[in-house]
Amino acid sequence: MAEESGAGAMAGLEHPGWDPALGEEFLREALRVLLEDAVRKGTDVTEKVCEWREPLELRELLDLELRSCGEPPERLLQRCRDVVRYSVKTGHPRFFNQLFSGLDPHALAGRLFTEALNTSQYTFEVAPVFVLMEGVVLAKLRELVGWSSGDGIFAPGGSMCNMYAMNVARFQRFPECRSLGMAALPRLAVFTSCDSHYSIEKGAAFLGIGTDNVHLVATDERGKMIPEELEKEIQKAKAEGAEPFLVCATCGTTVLGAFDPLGAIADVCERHGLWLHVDAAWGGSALLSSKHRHLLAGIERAHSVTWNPHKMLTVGLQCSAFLLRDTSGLLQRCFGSGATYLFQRDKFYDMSYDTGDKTPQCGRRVDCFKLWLLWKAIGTQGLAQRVERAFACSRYLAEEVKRRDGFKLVMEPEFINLCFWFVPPSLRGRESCPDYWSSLGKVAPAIKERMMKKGSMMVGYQPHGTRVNFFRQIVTSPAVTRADLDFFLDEIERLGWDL
Ligand code: ABU
Repeated sequence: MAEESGAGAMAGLEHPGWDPALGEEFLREALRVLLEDAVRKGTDVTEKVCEWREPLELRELLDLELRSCGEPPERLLQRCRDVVRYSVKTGHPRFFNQLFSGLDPHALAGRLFTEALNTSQYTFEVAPVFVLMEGVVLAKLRELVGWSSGDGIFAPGGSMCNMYAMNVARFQRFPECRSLGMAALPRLAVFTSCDSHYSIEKGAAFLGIGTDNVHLVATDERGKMIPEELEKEIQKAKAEGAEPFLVCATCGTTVLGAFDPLGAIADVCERHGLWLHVDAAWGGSALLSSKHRHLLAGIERAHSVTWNPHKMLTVGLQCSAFLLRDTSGLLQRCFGSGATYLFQRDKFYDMSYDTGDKTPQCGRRVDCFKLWLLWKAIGTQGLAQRVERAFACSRYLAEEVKRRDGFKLVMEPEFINLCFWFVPPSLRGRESCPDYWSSLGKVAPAIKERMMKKGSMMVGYQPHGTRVNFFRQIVTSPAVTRADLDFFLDEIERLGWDL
């Protein structure tokens, strides 16, 4: 009886459990849909950026329920088309909503190959090419920062890179923290500007440092950290018995695109013996341009840097580098656990190529290939031209905003972030009325709703400090032309004229 059920259970094992020919045919058709709908139409300026549906209606339309029986290929392909149809086309030349956009064919090819090879970037044995490639790409990014040596790792996003920095800086100062935990440490203090990315506060919560121990340093009118205020905050924290250990400066703040003065901040850090981390997730790519890299002057004095090529370099989500000046193996000591099923000590090759223990992750996506392939395709010069083109788009728009009635810059852009209000005719000349600012604050959300329901474009808005809602327009895609920029302002005017 036992033998019979054993044989029964093994019946059919002489053949593959699927039909490879049918699988290949489906893939060919799916790639056709991908190329036609997601790539060609998704980047066609005459097509919509988004096809808005209310959540309940969309759920109904998509028939998301998972059932016991499978569906035929034609039905699945239709589902793929629907996924594209109702998804936002972030590669569309009129998608200005996020710090990432655009669809680069080389980078996309890199992503598709990475998906097809489906490996995990932890050991040389399972990712030989990508281990070597990651090392080369990280070294190139470090070189642009100004370091001839160092360490680093690609991480799942800029927030995680910032959290890695907090953990590594804490470990370097208090190595006992790794085994004994926070109970063995004094109350720590972290410093970052009040315009910095929210990942610093999230990181403080995640790492047990505590959000109350993140000191938000005042910024000037452009959103740059004021070094004298940093000094005061450090003194204050020390007087309260806390132990400062890390300052996070920002190059390219999320809303205003501000660059903190790194030289003066590095001086403060040196005086107090603090780790300087630079969150250049957004602004790091300006290092590629000889014209604009001065914005990050002093970055070489940082101990660590976050840089997201998936933002301005249009390589696709995600591609986030955590770069370290240290050459002593700090990353490995901080995060390494030496799991014997991955990092066996008796391997037949040089184990230093098993880089996956330098991170708190186990499985790790390959994020270097898309950037490497794009870099190979257009060279450092081509990347620099993209960065400069993005600056030029922002400059062009700023001049247009100043020239057009009803548009008002929040400030002159120093970077890509173009922040402005649109004042509809009904509010013009009413600046002294008591409800002017609260009424103006309702304009951007109303225009945003209209543009999304129409599907013509997407742009973000937010309040900032005492400023009511304003638009934050971002161009990173090299596909964007002057006509798209003109359309953008014309469309805001059309959509907001009657408000
Ligand atoms: N890491 C901040 C991204 C948010 C944005 O795209 O605006």
